Amino acid sequence: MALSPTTSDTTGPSPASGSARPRVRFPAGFLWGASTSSYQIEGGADEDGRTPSIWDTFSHTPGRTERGETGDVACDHYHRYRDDVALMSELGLGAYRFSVSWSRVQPTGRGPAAQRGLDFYRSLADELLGAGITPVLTLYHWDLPQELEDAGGWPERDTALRFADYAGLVADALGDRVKMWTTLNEPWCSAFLGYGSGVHAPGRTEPLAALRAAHHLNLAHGLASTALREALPSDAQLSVSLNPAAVRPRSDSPADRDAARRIDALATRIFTGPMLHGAYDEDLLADTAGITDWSFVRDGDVACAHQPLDGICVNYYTPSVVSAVAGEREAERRDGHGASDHSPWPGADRVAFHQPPGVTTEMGWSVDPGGLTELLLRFHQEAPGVPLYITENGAACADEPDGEGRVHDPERIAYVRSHLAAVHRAMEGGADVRGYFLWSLLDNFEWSYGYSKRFGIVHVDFASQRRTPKSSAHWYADVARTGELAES
Ligand code: GCO
Repeated sequence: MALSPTTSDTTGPSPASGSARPRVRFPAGFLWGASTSSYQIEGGADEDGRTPSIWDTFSHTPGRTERGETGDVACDHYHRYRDDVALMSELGLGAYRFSVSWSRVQPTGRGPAAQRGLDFYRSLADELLGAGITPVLTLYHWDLPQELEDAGGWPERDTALRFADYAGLVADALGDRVKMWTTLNEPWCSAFLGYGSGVHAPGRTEPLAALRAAHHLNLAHGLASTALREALPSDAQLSVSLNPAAVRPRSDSPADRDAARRIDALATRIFTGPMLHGAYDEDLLADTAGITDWSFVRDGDVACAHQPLDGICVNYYTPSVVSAVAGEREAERRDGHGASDHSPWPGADRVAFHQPPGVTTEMGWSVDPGGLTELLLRFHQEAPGVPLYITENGAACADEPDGEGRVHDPERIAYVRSHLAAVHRAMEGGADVRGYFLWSLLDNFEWSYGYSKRFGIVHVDFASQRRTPKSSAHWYADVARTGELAES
């Protein structure tokens, strides 16, 4: 089932080719890609039968996004996808990770498919395949059909069942074209930013609902994996994209180490427990006992979530530095996910987040590539034999075209270079990493930040929809073409 060739040649600097910088070489067949997601780039919000998702509703609610911006038009990729694929081809990308908008292909979240919605993704996949670019499809990148939220959303069990039906429907339509399938993108954000702190859609702030959502996302992953295995050819590869926390205690004190343990449980083990090991960890259940007895978990649920995986996908941007809050003081909520009076960490209210010293990106996120090495080695140990992918990594920078219309983004190049070196270090340590997907191909709708944060290697002028590859795009194209990286 190896779509991407196995990694063999991961180590050792290659002969210096005219540069004093040490070079590292990635194996032949390593997938060099870029990522996007449906609501962030497509636009075409009410075309061809698409109905609102929770992100349409949320972004149209006053006060929810910066300057009230929405994904109504975004990068207009729904109409410009052919040009966008041509651009990827010019950049020499080997793979492209995109997500399917559920409400575009199954407008009410249940029942029959919308053929025109499916046709869009079939055409996109054809265009990619025609350009020799591997399509990597994510089923859920946060845009739940609004009708399903109206029926209770992820805190309700039925949403997981609906997701499995949707997965089967997309598999039937695209299984002949797409080999690499990811069930969920960052379920932590769906559960805890969507239902905990409320900075993401649907904007609810209910600790119990957030924990129920996390469980139903685990169940949804399991049910959808089963549906996909039934519908897809046997060489299809199934994975899930997680955003595990590289969490560090601020000091070595037992209290700070306990704070780190709590965040690790809520950020990472709440998903890896069921998905990789078939159980919720006892400490997580104990930490959250004041909120729920977890009686919404039914017999067989965690076994269902524990499905064989052909890949674990890691999204990584920055680590978390935490400490315990002493006494009655309020915990600082600065955890990089947007301002809210409500915590996205139910059961860890006495944990404070700290800004590490050093360089930060435009998101205020500290640059620390070591966290990526750490997480890849962790998964290598926790899930031996399962190939690893980095499905998101990148930086927001204040990019603007210069007088000649060129966009220089040396900070992004430095960020990606240092993180690729970190990936290579993990590979030297034994991690079986098969691919890297930069976030993002295009500047796009950055959720509650609207269009104020630019993550793309391609600049988008949102007024004219003009695309301009930044210097990072040319640099990345070179890395993808040669498989070599000069370390700074
Ligand atoms: C994510 C998100 C992306 C964000 C990116 C930058 O999965 O976290 O997929 O949609 O745009 O992470 O915040």
